[in-house]
Amino acid sequence: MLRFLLFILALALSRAAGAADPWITQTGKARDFALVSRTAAAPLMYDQADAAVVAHAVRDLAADVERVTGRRPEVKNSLQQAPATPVVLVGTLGGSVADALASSGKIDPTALHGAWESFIIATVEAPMPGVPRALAIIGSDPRGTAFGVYELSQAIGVSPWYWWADVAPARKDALYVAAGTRRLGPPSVKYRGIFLNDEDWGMQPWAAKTFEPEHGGIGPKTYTRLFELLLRLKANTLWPAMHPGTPPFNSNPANAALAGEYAIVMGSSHAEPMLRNNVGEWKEPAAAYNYLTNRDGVLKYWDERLATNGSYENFYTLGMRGIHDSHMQGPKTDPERVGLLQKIFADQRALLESRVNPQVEQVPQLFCAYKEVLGLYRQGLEVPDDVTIMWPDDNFGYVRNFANAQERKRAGGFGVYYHLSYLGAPMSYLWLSTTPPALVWEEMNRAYDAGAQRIWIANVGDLKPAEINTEFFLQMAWDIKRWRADNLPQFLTEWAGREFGAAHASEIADIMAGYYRLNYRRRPEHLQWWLPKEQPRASGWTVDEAAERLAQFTRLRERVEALAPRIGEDKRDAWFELVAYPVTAAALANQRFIEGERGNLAAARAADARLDKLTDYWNTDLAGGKWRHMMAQEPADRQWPSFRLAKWTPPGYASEPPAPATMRSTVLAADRFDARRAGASARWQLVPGLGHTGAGAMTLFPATAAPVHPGRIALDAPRLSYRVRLDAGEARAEVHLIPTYPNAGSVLRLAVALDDGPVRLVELEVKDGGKEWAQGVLDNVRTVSAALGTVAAGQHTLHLYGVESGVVVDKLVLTQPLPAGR
Ligand code: REL
Repeated sequence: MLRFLLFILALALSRAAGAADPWITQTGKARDFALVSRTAAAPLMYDQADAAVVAHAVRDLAADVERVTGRRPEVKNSLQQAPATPVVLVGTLGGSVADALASSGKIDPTALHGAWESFIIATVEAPMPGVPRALAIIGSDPRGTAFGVYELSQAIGVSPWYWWADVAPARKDALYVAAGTRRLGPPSVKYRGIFLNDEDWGMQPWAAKTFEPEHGGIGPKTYTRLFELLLRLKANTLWPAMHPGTPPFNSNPANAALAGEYAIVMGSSHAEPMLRNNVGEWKEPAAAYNYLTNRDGVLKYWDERLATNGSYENFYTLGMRGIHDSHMQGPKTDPERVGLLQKIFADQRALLESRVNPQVEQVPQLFCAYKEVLGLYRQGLEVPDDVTIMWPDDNFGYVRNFANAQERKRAGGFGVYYHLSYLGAPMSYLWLSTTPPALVWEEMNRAYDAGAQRIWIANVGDLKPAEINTEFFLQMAWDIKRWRADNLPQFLTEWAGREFGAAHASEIADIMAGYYRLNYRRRPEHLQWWLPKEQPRASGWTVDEAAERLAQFTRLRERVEALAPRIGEDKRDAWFELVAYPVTAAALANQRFIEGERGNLAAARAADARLDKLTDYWNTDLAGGKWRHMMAQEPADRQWPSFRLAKWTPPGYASEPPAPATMRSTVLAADRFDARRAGASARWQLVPGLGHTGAGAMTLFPATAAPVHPGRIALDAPRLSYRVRLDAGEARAEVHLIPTYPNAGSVLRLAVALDDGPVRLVELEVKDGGKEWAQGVLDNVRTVSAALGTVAAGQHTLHLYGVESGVVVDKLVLTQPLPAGR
């Protein structure tokens, strides 16, 4: 007991110390390192023989120090130039800087040997003759060194988004680094990055008309900015933009050379094997992109890329689909496709063997089971053991597959391709970034636990305004333990504090939490209540629900307006880009829709006009014109009318009087249980911020626990119990689930029981595609129900049993028929 109390005390002290002891201060204690004192900035030294990325990072650090303090440190690229003052020494293990410090015993590099992308930041006394003190940033490899440098940048107050979202750092007079050693890395996920996709409405026109017209669009200038951002976010991989009209990444050799300099691993999307960007690069007729009829032509096309790019660090996508995001041409049946894919794997690996590395199993390669390809994998496709299998989500944030115990033995491991933005059926969402971080957390945490630890790629659309989710995804990939169910809401507070200062952090975090919650009910891009190609019908919101939703959005918008004057002048652009525009635009889009549905066309049009004006500001004066052509309102929809109607203002369906109720419903938010009992191998736990009803949704942990045997549910399954009053008569329990996929198979299972009554298994068949899936991902809910039989009037207890992990419960609804006439 005493040891336990001491442990708790130690924990409390370490937490308190952490909070009260930031490692960068403006005053400094005796042995702290003066990065910038009141009189001077310490010079930054590296060895020019180190990798190019180290030089980039050091120069960026010099600029960052100046951004914060107004003093620009000198940058020196050789140890010979060491001055007799405190210096920052930056180097990679095996290089002269690290060797000098290690051989004199000034740093202990043991933890870095053989580690991936790890670093130490240490204050060192008398590091070399004549130098009184140093701050050593030593990486296990060049990216590790660069991550260490950018870690320091962030700690002195420079947001990774200082350029991409105009986040101005707070000004400081001096910067002291607390004495001691900090160690970070290796990352939880080895390769972590983004896919720039559907850039046609933002990044490509912006690059072509505003930022780098000289290259006709996204090119070396934009990629340089992106590579720097990735390093600041401790990411290492990029799938480049690839839509028609965008210059293909390798159409300009400077792009790949820059990726090499910034040590960014290049890949190509799930649909584009072997580093090709087909829409811009396949010059023969589309029909010739067919492995059955034109194997030589296709192989030559791939081989050419390996000849020019094989010496860079790449993660090769294997397999083959159509030219863009479509089925592979050629074979007519799935068994034929499976057979051909296996042949393609062998041929692609032979190319890699001859051009990249004779030990092909050492070349990073992935196979992405996207869309129809997952079906082929499930039909027995054999993927070479060292090739990473990348599971896809269903384009709406729900991971479709998780590796089983047998699969987890593969040498190549697993990854995830995850959408934070999507162009396609049933409806696109390319405009505002509204996926709740809590959903990203629940899904990616589960995928990680199930072995997806080798590569994570997020489709971030054209990046803006997906900054928050992009960062959250990459933070998880860097350190999977950083965000947990017990500290998840802290992410938004920390983010807001870093970007806008501590004084407004909790209010901003609360506004953004509200934004995610309301938009999870319907994304702003999905404000119609029927699926494409169906007849328009009423939204399904009752008059009261619609009014409540509108009121909540209006309150959010007003909170943004109230805060705006208190945001410093230098933060105004960041505020607009990260908070004011997304929140206000989502509110106005809802206002337009709900007023339209009410038949209040004047109010709908007024909201529409405000939305236009707000978006115009983005594309004209924001940040002095820096972002002209970057923001399209509901992008795809205006140009792809088949997806939906952008400015629909329907007649007043919702104003029709609601039909008289025939059922009595009692709603129980899943997190408002009266008792919780842990199971034999899993427990129910809250995922804060997920769902529609309570403070969050309930799911099972561990996320990959084995299912409970159907005969042992009452004994072994974790249980939540809810006290409820029922009338006499028939009763049903409806369970509202977040539309996740099961860990295995195609059925989500749980069970309910009333009082001491029988345990009733509740099953939901989860099929990819189809109408139910589509409605499920637009509503972010799937409902399943079970009869509870005839009950007596009075107090009862409803038990909810977790039969298998992967089930996420938002609420329970108990329904009973109302007696006629009531
Ligand atoms: O989101 C995806 O992964 C795919 O749909 C994309 O590869 C594709 O470019 C899509 O945006 C449609 O054109």
